[in-house]
Amino acid sequence: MKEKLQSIKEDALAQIAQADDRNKLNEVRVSFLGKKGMLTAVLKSMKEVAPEERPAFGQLVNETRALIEGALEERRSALEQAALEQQLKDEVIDVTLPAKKNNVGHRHPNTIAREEVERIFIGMGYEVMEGPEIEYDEYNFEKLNIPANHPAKDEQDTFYISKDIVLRTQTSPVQARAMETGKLPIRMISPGRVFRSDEVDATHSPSFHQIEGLVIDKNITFADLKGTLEQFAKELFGEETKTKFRPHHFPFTEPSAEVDVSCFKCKGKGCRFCKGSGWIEILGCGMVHPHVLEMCGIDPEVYTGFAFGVGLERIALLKYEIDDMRLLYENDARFLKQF
Ligand code: 2NL
Repeated sequence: MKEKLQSIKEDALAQIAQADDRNKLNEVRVSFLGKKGMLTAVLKSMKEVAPEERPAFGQLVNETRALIEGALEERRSALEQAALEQQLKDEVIDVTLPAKKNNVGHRHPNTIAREEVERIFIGMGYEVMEGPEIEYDEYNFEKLNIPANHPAKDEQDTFYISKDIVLRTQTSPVQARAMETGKLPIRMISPGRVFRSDEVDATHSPSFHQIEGLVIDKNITFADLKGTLEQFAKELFGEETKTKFRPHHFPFTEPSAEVDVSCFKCKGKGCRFCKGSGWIEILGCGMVHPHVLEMCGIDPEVYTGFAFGVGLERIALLKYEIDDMRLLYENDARFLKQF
């Protein structure tokens, strides 16, 4: 019996040493220590042992059992450790590998310029409002005092969706809609995309952007218009910027003016940038025509107002000294990153 126990012990230890995963190790445990296991069988055959030897033999069985259990546990933890090491090896991260290049985009010069203009007017208490790019002829032209026979309405300049619906040629319809709500006073700017049937060249595109502004209140005068746009020009182009208001004509304003700013490159002395004149044209403006106020439901005897329109691309090209508008639409990141 003792020899049997000895051989069970040796077999068990050998099999434990050979078991190379948890399942095999468990099979070894069952075959030796399980209910029908070899060691259990030895215990069951105790009756064959002489009664006086039974306690010593029992103890030997228990010692063998403890020895096998200890070996099983040791092997289990060794296997676990090896598995962990293998996993660490398999999942090793090479921290010396160069990182994947993260291509971050860049704000478009138009966007930078628009946000700058918005910041300036928000600072003066204006609201930023948007509206549809597809508009009724009525809002794009009629309510702005642009009569049916006006050259701007010509099919050469305007994209017509139908007889009454156009792609807006300016963002004024957003302001006409604001006036119609009857909520006064109004201090707003309306930035947005506009469309004109133009050939693409260095200064034209069939789709471009505009920011219009509108102020309506009691006692608004041309002096308010001048002060506002002078302040705007200084904030946009620098404190030393001078402004010049030249009489002009727009159907929707009376009187109307075009505004030039002193050239921020040569400070007015005259250079290639301002074509030698010292001045750069930046926007159109005027006092809102009484007829426009009336058509938008505002009593021109009680309220007056001023309006202006600037081309966003024009501002972006000037500010960032870009000489061809087409560069703004190619969206080449190498170009856009410069601003
Ligand atoms: C320009 C000129 C201008 C306006 C836009 C306007 C809007 C309403 C009423 C009256 Cl709702 N006027 N807008 C006024 C004067 C000039 O734009 O050259 N833009 C690039």
